[in-house]
Amino acid sequence: MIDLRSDTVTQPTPEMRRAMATAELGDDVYGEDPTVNRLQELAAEMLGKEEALLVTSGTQGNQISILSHCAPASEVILEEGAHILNYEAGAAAALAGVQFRPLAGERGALSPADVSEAIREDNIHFPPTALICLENTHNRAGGTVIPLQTMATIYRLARSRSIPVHLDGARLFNAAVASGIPARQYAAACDSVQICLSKGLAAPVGSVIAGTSDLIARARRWRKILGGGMRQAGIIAAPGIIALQTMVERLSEDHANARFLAEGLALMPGIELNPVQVETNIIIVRLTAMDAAQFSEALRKRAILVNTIGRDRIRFTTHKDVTRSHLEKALPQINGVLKRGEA
Ligand code: TLP
Repeated sequence: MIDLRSDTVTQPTPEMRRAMATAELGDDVYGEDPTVNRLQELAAEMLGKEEALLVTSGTQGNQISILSHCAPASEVILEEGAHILNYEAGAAAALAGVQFRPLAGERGALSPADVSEAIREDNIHFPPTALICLENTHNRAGGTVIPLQTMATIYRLARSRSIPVHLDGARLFNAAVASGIPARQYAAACDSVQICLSKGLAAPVGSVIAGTSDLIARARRWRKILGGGMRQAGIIAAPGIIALQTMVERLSEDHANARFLAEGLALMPGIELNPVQVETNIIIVRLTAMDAAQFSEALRKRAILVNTIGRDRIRFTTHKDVTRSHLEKALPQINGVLKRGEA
């Protein structure tokens, strides 16, 4: 199988498995797991924040952040394609009791002017604006890097109106590697950031939230409320440390592979894609002559897995477990499916 569905499918490295087996452990609800503490210190340092907190998943990290920033019946401004809005199963409505104010972005980037316009005035009829969420890289926009300048402008604006900013940085290190701008500079343009260890960085489980000590104290309490207080969690943190220390720079290989795949796909009949817009490890194409579900089923029969993200849209994701030679094999197969238009 050549699995291009997501970078979440990556397997831990042998070094990660060894680290799991030998990790020094303690009870993390008492704050006594030395491996968890090391991971949190490392993440806080890399992200330039006071403190960090290990959580079970990206979804939990985003939801805990929303809970830590927002009161019920308040409003969260975000881009209409945001993961928090589209792929977190309605969690923010059920848990934090907030409502969303989605804005159309430009390839995932919110316009600061639109954000400014969307911030609510103080009026008894209006839900108060409690949070602005950004996402970098932006998944549904095709792994786009949101420019630091855009983030910084929104952050300045948010501060002037006393509204916190949360960054869904599930793939923040992809943005950092692609742009050459350190992750901590992006993280400086938000109050809380969530990064995933379990995507391109290939750890088996986990995400980290980083922010001020005060924010992390609130987040720790919400994590407990949600049942995310884990005990000997060093088993999970140990591969997370290896992910942060050794797996960041190699993301550039995934980006080069994505560009290679995109250039091949762009030449095929029935595919609409501008390969120059592929900045990181995610490629989203529009099919012009075939139904997306049919296309992905035909590829599955040829041992290639992709994600269907709409009637005519397909997502391909590169990661450490797909090599250039896998892609060289996959391209003619994909071309064959498109040419025959068969299921
Ligand atoms: N995204 C997954 C699916 O949920 C769509 C994927 O395969 O890309 N933020 C962003 C931007 C994400 O892409 C994801 C995962 C998350 C948050 C949630 O992370 P997990 O899956 O750990 O809850």
